[in-house]
Amino acid sequence: MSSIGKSINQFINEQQNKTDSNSDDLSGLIADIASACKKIAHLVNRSAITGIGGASASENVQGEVQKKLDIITNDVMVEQLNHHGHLAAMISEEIEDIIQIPEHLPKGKYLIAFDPLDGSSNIDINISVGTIFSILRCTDASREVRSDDFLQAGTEQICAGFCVYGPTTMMILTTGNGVNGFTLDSEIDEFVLTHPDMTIPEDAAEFAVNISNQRLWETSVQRYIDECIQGVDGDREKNFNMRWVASMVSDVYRILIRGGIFLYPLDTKSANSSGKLRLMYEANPMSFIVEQAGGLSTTGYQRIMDIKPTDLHQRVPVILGSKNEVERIMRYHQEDK
Ligand code: AHM
Ligand code: MG
Repeated sequence: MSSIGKSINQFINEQQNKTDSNSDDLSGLIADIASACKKIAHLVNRSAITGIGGASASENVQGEVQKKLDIITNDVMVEQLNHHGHLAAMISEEIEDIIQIPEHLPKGKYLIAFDPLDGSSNIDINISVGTIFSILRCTDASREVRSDDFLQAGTEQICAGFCVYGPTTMMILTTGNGVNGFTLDSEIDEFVLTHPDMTIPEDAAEFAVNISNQRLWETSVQRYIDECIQGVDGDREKNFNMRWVASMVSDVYRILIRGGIFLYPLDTKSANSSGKLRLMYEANPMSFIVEQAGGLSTTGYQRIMDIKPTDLHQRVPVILGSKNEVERIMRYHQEDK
């Protein structure tokens, strides 16, 4: 029987029952995340009316000016997720330190890393933004959670997902058993399954990159993008199209729907030449989703999910999407080594 139209809670409960009878609180945690995302969708949607668009007076841990909505949506995530006893602690792209669960509240066995409002520089121009999250297991929740509890490779994730606040609000989710997409039905205020078993085509002819950084990339990336631009007039067998929303959730969503390659590669302008995107909040969850949908995700040299993190806010180069295109650029990195 088709699962289309099932609510996200119903779907996750059924999936978990099949695989792990001990995972009730993962379904509960996903339900809390879905509630937080519904609230964020509403806030984003009304931000121009309520006056919460625009910059705040503060900077985040990476020294970037925070949007008011970065701070507000961070608080929504914390408040929605901290009181049902599913989590041992949280980390957020917007907050320097670990967010511990207050002592008077119950603690659970999971850890979550989230970017509450990815692509927030797009808010003022009414382009899609999103929330990204990654769930890990906490090995010892009996004491205060430390950084090293979070510093697990992406392969240890047990669930990852993202929400896109676009023309429709969607949640994309994996628990390591494929990728499913849910659309927020505003009539019933529920995420319902609309995109079961999302898979990324192995071949594609669309690339997404901020081309203004071209002069700062490594030769292997320059070569790959040059060849895409030259298309059949150069060394490629097809012509390519370019799309760059500058909102990772939208760019990755597009790749899940029709394939393509997304790059935020190493460049010489980023601190320590490490790329822009954050391993724990963006690269790992997106890599888990992309791999579960049949795609690949790499720094160019290494599978992203194999990286052992050393810092909660570390950045990495990200190249992900359709298998054959990602393999090609990995080959170029090897050749240039
Ligand atoms: P953010 O977390 O501060 O919003 O930054 C991440 C975003 C991604 O969504 C997007 O892919 C990238 O930054 C866009 O960067 P650029 O402005 O260089 O095009
Ligand atoms: Mg982000």
